Amino acid sequence: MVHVHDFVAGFVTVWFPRLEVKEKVSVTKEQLLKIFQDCDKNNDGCLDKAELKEAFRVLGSRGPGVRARRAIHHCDNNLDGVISDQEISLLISYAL
Ligand SMILES: [Ca+2]
Ligand SMILES: [Ca+2]
Repeated sequence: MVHVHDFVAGFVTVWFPRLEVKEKVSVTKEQLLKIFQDCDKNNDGCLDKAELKEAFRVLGSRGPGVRARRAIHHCDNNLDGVISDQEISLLISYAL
């Protein structure tokens, strides 16, 4: 039997994010990973700022340049200016 409280909590967690969909990216981690990999145009395994900007543009961001800069600021742990394979999981959490 489903407790009323559990039902309400489920309702809030399931439905509230959907109301925010206009401002949020509504893709899965797998889709995001594929988009980021597709945007690695020079296939060096890293996403530089231009490639990230393209990725955010693909994702429908209204300010892809700003988002790319912020994403690098948040996710570039070794400060080499690009998002590497190791940092891409951070990038995905950031972008979601
Ligand atoms: Ca690249
Ligand atoms: Ca880096």
